[in-house]
Amino acid sequence: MKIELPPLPYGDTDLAPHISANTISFHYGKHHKTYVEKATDMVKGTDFADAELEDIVKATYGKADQKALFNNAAQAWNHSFYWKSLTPKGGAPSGKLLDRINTDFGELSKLKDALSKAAVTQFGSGWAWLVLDGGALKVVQTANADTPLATSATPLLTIDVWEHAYYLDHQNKRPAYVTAVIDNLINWEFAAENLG
Ligand code: MN3
Repeated sequence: MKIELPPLPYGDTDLAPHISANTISFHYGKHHKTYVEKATDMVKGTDFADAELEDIVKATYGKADQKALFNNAAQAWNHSFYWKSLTPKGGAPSGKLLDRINTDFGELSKLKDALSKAAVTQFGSGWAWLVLDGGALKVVQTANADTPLATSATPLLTIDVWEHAYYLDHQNKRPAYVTAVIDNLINWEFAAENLG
């Protein structure tokens, strides 16, 4: 996709009480929107002006002179991916994804534990991810704007653990936010689509 603020895949009250409309109004309406606007401004008149967002993230990753563009482009992409990783419908993984989970983690509860630990222990701002890497599912953490999109791994789903993702609803209690998301809001169908 191009650099854009995609519509939310649900209504702004649909993730409550776990993630409130108030959080969505700031997180989507201010934070995410600002990353999109800054990245859009930065590519104007450059070789990236008409580039796909994914290509900008990959091309600027690890380049000191492109750090500001990477941060804003990666955050634009990470947030679009995060909103799609959530759903008010919750549910459980099935089919090929569940088979892979059982093979690589033993059982679903162990994947949930690993995802929770990654999200809770990420020091400072960042993200917890379920990825496909080298043919196996793995849980990884990234700091700040860093994203597995820029690596050889395929992102399947993510949880934003920047304070702006939970502070209005859960204050300092990141574990309460992480548990609420993992138990109620994970979009396993989206993860299955990304697994392919
Ligand atoms: Mn965020």
